Amino acid sequence: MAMVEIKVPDIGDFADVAVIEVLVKPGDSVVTEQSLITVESDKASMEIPSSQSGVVKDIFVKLGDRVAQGSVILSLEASEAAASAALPTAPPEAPANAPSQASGAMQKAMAPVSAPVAPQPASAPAQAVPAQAIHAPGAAVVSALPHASPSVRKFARELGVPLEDVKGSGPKGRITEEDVKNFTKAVMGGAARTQAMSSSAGADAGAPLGLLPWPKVDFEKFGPVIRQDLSRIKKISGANLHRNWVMIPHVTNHEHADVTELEALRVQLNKENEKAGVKFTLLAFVIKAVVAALKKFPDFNASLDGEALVYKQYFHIGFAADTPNGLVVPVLRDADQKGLMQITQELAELSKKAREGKLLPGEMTGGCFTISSLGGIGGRYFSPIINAPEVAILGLSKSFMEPVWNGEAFAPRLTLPMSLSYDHRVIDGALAARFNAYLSQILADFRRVML
Ligand code: CAO
Repeated sequence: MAMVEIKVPDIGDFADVAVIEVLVKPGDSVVTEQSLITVESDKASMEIPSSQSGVVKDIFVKLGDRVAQGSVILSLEASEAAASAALPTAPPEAPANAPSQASGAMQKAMAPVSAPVAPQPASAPAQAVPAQAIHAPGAAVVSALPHASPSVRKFARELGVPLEDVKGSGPKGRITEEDVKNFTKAVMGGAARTQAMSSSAGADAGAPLGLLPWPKVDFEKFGPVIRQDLSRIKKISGANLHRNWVMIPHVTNHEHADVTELEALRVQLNKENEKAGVKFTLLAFVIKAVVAALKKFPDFNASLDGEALVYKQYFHIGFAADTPNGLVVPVLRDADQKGLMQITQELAELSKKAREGKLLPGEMTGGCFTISSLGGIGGRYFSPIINAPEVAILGLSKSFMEPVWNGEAFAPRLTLPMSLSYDHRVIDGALAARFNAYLSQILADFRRVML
């Protein structure tokens, strides 16, 4: 028995590729053509088979290593006789159109390349050959490995699906792309149901969504692109927004408030406090008005907890803040116990911290109701996404002057567009309209806040 080194063969366009799977370990018996490692370029993945039979001694590559032609994969105590006895004379699964493994250096040296995620027919050579190599009779040592082509493995990795848990429906239990999709759907359905059960009124959340997989597009085919990873905040807020959007039945009620007098008061207050460096913002006034509305309509200050509604006796108001790294929601605590001046100062501090990425976790939790103000930017009405487990969110757009009929004539009035999204499981449309109308009244005549 001779010790031989198994090297990466000529892999053509696949020079300098990453090792994404090591399929054997020291002590394993392998047969000729049995896959040893899987490598992956940015375009495709492939399995590299052994050119010899024998027992693996040392492995010289690990996950993440980059290899090229000539890189030593492992050393093997060769056993040609055993290998030839173990090899099948005719691969049982070979499709009629499979390329001969003896024809061409590429095919002799390695399993054929497969496209990363493109669906392939079950008989495609790209799937059939590596599978045969892994499951050749006598290769019992690797029979526990999930039986799947490189493209299916890559697809599963992208979705985070553990192939060990997937039941293959292909020939000899081979896992197909469809199996991976079905597994994902089943898990998503189960997860969605579990989450819904814990936050809804207890009703079964219904069937899994059964959505199509996300479209995979090679954008570079259509023009130059720049690829950039999502920021940490975007990843976190995106996952939350997605869950909230999917799980909460949203309805948005649009209303407007005449803030002409309020704006005059704000400008006046700012003049008076200019020397103190305090700048009253519209948001501070809206927070006060929202607290008054929450007191009048406690359902808006509630959260679903299984089959119960939890009515909060405190008034912590979140506000969406646009930061260079993405959206965050600082929470201003006990807004009912604070005056406009203190709210204004705390808003400024929290906004600054948000922009600088210095908010503490405790400054972003415990909110009862959120305000998303795009008023400083523009737009007219939008549908904000509820910040679970809250049951409503108020979106503010840019106020604008409009002629309003006062019974005798048209008068110019400053109008603030307000969009109230609410969880229809908790709040009825009529209640939402009343909440918004009340808010509008308070903002039109801020003295009502004291009532
Ligand atoms: N209509 C017209 N003008 C408005 C307004 C409104 N509704 N609200 C604010 N403005 C004006 C202010 O008067 C101020 O103008 P001046 O500088 O001339 O005085 C300017 O816009 C900036 O307002 P501000 O300093 O008072 O800030 P703000 O309180 O409006 O907002 C904050 C603070 C943190 C909410 C804001 O900076 C922000 O991040 N907004 C974006 C929120 C967001 O992204 N929401 C979307 C979430 S869903 O994707």
